[in-house]
Amino acid sequence: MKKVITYGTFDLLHYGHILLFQRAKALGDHLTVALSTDTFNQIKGKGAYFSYEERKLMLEAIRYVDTVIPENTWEQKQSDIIDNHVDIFVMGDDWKGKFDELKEYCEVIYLSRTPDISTTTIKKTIKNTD
Ligand code: C2G
Repeated sequence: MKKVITYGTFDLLHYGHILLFQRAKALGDHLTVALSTDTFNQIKGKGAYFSYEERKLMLEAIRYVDTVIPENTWEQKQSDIIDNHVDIFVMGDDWKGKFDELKEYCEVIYLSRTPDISTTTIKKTIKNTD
């Protein structure tokens, strides 16, 4: 069984996230999503609208997502990959090159970001239309 993993906050879930999951899952047989906890989001300087539990609930409802684990630190990727016997690490290409050190443990693939959609844009658009 070929196992894939990806990481992120996935706040205000949108089709850009879904298309990432769809393409990541198509690379193997099992997709794990390491979901940034609320505490880690603070470390990332990213405030999420939905809590970890709410974001986890939404991800677990997606057909392409098999397992959701918490992402608590930047440094856990290597042990996640080893402990979960991951074959492929996937991120959107805004991260291109940033995780190449993981090539020692698994395949590293950066997928193109879906254009013209982001959680930030959604937040800004809603704010301006209130
Ligand atoms: N993404 C995408 N297309 C978009 C928006 C996002 O493909 N239009 C991808 C990003 O490239 C990323 C994933 O969706 O791979 C999750 O995006 P975020 O929730 O913004 O996650 P991020 O803040 O990049 O956190 O340790 C890694 C971090 O947790 C990544």
